[in-house]
Amino acid sequence: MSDSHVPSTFRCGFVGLVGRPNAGKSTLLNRLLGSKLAITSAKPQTTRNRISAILTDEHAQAILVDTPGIHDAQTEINKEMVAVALESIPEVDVVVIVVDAAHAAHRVETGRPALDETDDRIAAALGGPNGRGVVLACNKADVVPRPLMLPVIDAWQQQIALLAAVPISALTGDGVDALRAQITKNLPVHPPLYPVDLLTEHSERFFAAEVVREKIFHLTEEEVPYATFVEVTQFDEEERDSRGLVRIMADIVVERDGQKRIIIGRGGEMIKRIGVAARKDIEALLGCRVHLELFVKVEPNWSRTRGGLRRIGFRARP
Ligand SMILES: Nc1nc2c(ncn2[C@@H]2O[C@H](COP(=O)(O)OP(=O)(O)OP(=O)(O)O)[C@@H](O)[C@H]2O)c(=O)[nH]1
Ligand SMILES: [Mg+2]
Repeated sequence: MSDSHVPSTFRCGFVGLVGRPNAGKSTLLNRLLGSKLAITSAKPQTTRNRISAILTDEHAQAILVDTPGIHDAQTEINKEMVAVALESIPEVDVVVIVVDAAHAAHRVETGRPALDETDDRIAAALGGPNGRGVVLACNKADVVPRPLMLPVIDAWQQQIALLAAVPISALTGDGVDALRAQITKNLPVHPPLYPVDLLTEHSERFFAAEVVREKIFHLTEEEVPYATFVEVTQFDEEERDSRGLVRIMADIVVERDGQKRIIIGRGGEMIKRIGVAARKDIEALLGCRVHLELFVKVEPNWSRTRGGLRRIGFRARP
């Protein structure tokens, strides 16, 4: 479809992917899009900001908005993340609640209610049983026996107003087409808001920083990934056309000397692993060769200061 031939039945709108940490929201965004944009990890609270990606076909344009996981936040940074997720709910046309059905099924199997307090809180944020209709994506169906999926769907059905419930696996792609059909069906009739070939509005520079952060989530443990942010200080495209090369410099900022030592590793071994893994992914993202230089810096308590939080993209609040 070209921009000039839009059918009158075309649908377009914003789609929020919300849910608890680790439910698979970012994995689902990447699966729907068919390419990896959002970073993912087995650790909770990987996503810190809204990440949007634009999914267009001949019938519809869905602007997918990935959000941080909703949880009982204790720290400043986590409260910001939850606020970002909650604020996105009234702003989108369709809410997709992504649930970790494996987590819920495990609760059922061990004789507990399928939903816990965090789930109840999410249900309340969605307006409860009389609230707006949402699409339920019961994720991780690849590891949940079918008979256990029903009580999970049932439990959600009692807590929120459902437009549809779709078992999916964001990992294998099973059920994702059916979910996409439900999303499209619930979008308003509207011409596309973005050019039909645009995948995202975020810069390559932003994704480069996110990829480095992802590798730190994959390769380090405990508090280290949570005490880290990544800032690209140079994104030099001078040789992109002539030599197919982009030169990137980035600071990995941590809160304490001990964390810096962990990121650097013995004899610089860890920073090297982070750099090699990140470079490969950034090259795939940019479609050209990348020269990546990483520096580790300490900024005590950056995650507890307004200035620090603003630098990682949270807006100023009173
Ligand atoms: N088995 C299985 N694992 C999945 C599936 N979808 C996601 N995962 C895994 O679940 C973990 C969390 O995935 P993410 O996509 O990062 O989860 P998220 O909801 O974005 O998490 P936050 O950003 O922390 O809120 C990763 O290890 C994924 O590989 C799935 O369908 N099946
Ligand atoms: Mg995520």
